[in-house]
Amino acid sequence: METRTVATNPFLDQRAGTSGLRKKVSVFQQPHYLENYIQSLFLCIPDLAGKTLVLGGDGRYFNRQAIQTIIRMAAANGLGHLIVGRQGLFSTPAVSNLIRQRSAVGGIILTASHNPAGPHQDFGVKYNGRNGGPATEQFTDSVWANSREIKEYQIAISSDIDLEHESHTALGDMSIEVIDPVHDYASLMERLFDFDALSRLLSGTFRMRFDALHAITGPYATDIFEKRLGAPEGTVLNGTPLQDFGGGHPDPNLVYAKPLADLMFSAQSPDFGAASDGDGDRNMILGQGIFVTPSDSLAVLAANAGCIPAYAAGLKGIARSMPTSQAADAVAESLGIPHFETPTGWKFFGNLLDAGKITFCGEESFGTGSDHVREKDGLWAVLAWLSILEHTRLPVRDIMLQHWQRHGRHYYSRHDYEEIPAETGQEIMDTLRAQLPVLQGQQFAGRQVHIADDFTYTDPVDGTTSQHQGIRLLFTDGARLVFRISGTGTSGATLRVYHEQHEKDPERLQRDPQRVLRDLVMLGRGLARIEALTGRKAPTVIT
Ligand code: G16
Repeated sequence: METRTVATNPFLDQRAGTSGLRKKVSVFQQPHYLENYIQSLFLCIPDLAGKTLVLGGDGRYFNRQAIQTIIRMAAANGLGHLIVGRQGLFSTPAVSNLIRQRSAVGGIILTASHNPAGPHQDFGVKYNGRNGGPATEQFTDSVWANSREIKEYQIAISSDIDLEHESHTALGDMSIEVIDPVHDYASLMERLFDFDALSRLLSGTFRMRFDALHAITGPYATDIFEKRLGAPEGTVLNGTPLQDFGGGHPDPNLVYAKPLADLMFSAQSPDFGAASDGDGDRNMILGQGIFVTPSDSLAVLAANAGCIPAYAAGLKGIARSMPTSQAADAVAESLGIPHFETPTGWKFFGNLLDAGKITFCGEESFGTGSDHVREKDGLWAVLAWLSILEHTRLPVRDIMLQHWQRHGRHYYSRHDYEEIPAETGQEIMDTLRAQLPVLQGQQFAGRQVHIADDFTYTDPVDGTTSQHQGIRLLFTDGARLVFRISGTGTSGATLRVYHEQHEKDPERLQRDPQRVLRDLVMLGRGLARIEALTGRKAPTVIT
């Protein structure tokens, strides 16, 4: 195999965010840009020579070209074995599983997650380490530091590798295994869940719709729900992954998965509806005429984990990200197990999972998962919900009502202001930060601020500290108002404002969250001077 050392200039903007490097496709198409990042990344993997790496992506535009470049660079950098998904496809949880199952040194996932795809949209590179989880902040910072310094990269000279068929081939000394992207993941699900019980449910009169939004979960969902569990054909909607995700925005929420939401709120609603995102790690759960917030979903799954064979022995603990509602904490307390509050980003759950401190974890951003992999897992969450539905034979609405009657309801809503100028986003956060000392102890419409801070997290396993993880106002009645800037946007800044209020009165559990939270919403808008600083009268997305 002939390799080349290519001279390159450093790229100064290659700082990766919450989950990897996400940029417009045109940025990745600049000469040497992808190569710089990949070489910088390889330089951070200790003892790379001879090791196994997993490689695949969500199928978005530029996936195929990028994979061929990375294969050539992997061979030139001395990797021993590459496991690639057929047609370059893998969902994020499937990669996490394979890294663990095959003792790989890590995995590269080509995705910009829930961001839209296409020539004018987004692309991304994400690295997961040996435990199968997203790279730590320290690792990502080292990649960034390298990308500012490197002067050259190594690449093999070769024609494209055929990824259309399962095969064993080689490039120089590196062996390449092209595998079915679905098989190992689906087998893992079969080990965790009672597929006999679930297939009795799905092959009977129960009806569900799973919207894959033309992204990566299509083949996985078709194999699991329609082939293995016998659900009728047509259960999976938009099941063919497209390079531009059909022009849609593969983010499973009420705005971007509107056709599914409309169906679930119509007279023709099936019993259960769910959707996943671009790379298959997020999920949205709906019942007939009801949307389950991701925060509630985590709490309900934890409270009912006994319905799932893999968790029948009980949970070790539960973790949620800081902006996620405290519904899961209430369940943990009633179960007598520990609960943890981490910054936004799945990587923060890794240490807790590895140390055996938690079994379930979740985030308000439509992520739920367990210790079976080190990523959030959309289809896992759907199978977990199906297990509860099968076990209880209750509609989603009744499950929610019973849950709220027992634990109270954590009314919750997130308001997003997308694509505001980056400087404005910064100004809003600075405005809030400056007010923190005076907010403490203040009274607003009958409730008092008990804590006003900029969230700092100290990892209970390794003691590392992460600062500036979001502005929090905690009120004495348990309500919360949280502000942070998204780490996953690629244009300007996205301001997220999270509102939460706990209700225990059994007569007040079925109210409209936006009405219940109105005072908190107005308070948040005022404190952050949103309209004055952005000119926006309303958020772009409300979930
Ligand atoms: C990523 C992380 C999630 C995190 C989310 C936050 O999600 O993997 O753990 O909750 O970002 O997004 P933001 O910073 O925009 O609020 P994903 O699905 O994009 O990989």
